[in-house]
Amino acid sequence: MQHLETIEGRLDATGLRFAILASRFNDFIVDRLVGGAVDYLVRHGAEKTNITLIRVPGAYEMPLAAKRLAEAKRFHGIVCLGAVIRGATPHFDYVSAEVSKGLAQVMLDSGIPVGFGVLTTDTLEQAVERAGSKAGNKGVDAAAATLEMIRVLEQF
Ligand code: INI
Repeated sequence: MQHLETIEGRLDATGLRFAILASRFNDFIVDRLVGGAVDYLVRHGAEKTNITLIRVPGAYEMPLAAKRLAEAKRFHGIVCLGAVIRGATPHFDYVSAEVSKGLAQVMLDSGIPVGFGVLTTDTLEQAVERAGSKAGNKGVDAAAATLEMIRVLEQF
């Protein structure tokens, strides 16, 4: 294969400022995602003093908070962490659609990387599996994606 000029992100969080936006709803799951995200960022060089945790009531509230955080221009990236778990009514569908659409819109409008670490699962067990047990920790994945995007975009 020919050699191609390749732009990719170094996974080095030194000097970067992060907002971790987390919902209180299902906090026993979300707290595991937060722990994973903070651990990842610190192990990749972020100072704890450069990580700010913001709590909102539920996933539905996250897009507005993310928009205001992006507008504040205080952070290089926003890691969004939540857990939407299907119940007996269609509520799940409305909340999960709005949070995913809203956070994507904030990222595109602001140009600031937004990590999507909001679980959308059919069962509580599936959420537990993705919050630091057999299917990994989606908080770690969202932090990693946010860091990689910051470092990729700064080279354009
Ligand atoms: N919010 C969540 O973050 N996860 C859920 O699973 C959830 N369910 O299932 O209801 C949920 N609902 C609350 C919603 O995000 C808002 O906080 C609420 O509707 C008030 O605006």
